[in-house]
Amino acid sequence: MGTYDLVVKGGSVVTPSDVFEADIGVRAGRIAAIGADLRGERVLDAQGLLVLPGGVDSHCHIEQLQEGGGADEESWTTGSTSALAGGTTSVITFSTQFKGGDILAPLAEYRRRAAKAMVDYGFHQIITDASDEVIFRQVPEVVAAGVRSLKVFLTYDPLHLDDRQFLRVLAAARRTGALVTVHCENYEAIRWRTAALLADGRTAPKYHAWSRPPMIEREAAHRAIALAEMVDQPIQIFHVSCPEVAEEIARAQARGLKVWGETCPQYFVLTAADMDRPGFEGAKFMCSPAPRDAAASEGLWELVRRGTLDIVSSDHSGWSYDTPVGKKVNGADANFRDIPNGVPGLAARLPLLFSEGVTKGRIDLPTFARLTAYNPARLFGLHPRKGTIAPGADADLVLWDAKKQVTLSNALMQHVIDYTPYEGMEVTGWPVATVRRGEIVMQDGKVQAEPGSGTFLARAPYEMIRPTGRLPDGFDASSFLV
Ligand code: DUC
Ligand code: ZN
Ligand code: ZN
Repeated sequence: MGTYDLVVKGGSVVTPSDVFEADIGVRAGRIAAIGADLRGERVLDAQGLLVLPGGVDSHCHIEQLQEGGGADEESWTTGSTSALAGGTTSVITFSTQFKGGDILAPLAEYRRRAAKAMVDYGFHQIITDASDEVIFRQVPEVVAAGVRSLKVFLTYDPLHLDDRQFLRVLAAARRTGALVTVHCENYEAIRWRTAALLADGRTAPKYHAWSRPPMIEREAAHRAIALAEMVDQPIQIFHVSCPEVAEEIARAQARGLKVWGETCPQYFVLTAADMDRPGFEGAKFMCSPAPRDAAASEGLWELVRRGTLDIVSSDHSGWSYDTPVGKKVNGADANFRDIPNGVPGLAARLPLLFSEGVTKGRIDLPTFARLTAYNPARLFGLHPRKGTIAPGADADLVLWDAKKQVTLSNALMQHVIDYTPYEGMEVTGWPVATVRRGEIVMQDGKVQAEPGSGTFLARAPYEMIRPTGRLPDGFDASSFLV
């Protein structure tokens, strides 16, 4: 057996299916052994701690380019620091297309920027303009380069696709072997309701939730599923905010469709009432879909336990509050339509889910490992390298103190954003060390990793997202370049 580079000693190892006491031996960045009495050049004491798979955050926005120039405030350096502080070792972020633009040059720019990453990373390719050039020529190139998921928005100016464009993306994904992830909200319904709210002088942040009630998310999810079923293309519905949307997914799954659902911590712990805080404060909690109410949150837990929603990602999308470039970019009294959407949550994801889920008895430890690491790794083609604790996998681990009580604060998030929507929340359970490919990159909150030490995760074809082969009338419309 010999000596390992690193041994994580005496912890309770949490895998997607089990919890057991063992040492973990690491060699050349990978898990080489799981057993008893392992010896290492370096030993990390995990007595009394859980050893979890390093978090895989399959939906977060880091250094995303903005249409008018510039990029998100959260850079690869600060975003990686925040991720590692919170126990996340791999992320999938986005490469954007702007309407009328191509996707090759932006992807090259995203890859250039991500060269500073300290976490391992991949990209989803956002399609906002399903032109012939992009759909027929560039998508195959991007997918072949390892960007094996496409993201579409069914709402948002200027990102949204109409149904025909969405169908063209689904067909392109089917031809090239990619997954399609979908932001589901009804574009026209939001525009219409927003116009009415503004006409009535209802401009405060809380009206963000009124502009996009649950049924418009449910409608878009239903439509996305129906169109994906017609094309026979696997999809994942992003950031499900309430049970009625998850029920659409459950019905699709019961019919044997390859439809998956993701939710995020904000939908468990924030509600629409948070957007009704005094003055402009409500802007801090604005994201889309909007947080709902306590009953919706409790309902989501049930859908998680049933396995309908099998991934919890952060949808980290940080906009600072007290600066002219973030939430107040259009003024400190901007109407809700003109306030950027999104909440930061890279570092808070695991502690919130652990505390609300495991500590409060809503889910067990293996379920936590599946929601935060194993399932995202599988769905996005990173398994078996990422998302689990098994011989041969990358040694991405989090040592976790299940009893530690922490009051969340912005400083603990270690992101660039000047606030956290979770300020003052009490959690029980906290990451005390993060190991990324065998390197100890965080200990007691101190992140130490070399910029550029993260690696690009090119994703090869994989079985899970292969179409079912069931087509209406047996006719494969996606084989025609229309
Ligand atoms: N909603 C998204 O779809 N993306 C980022 C932020 C948000 O609120
Ligand atoms: Zn979205
Ligand atoms: Zn997002």
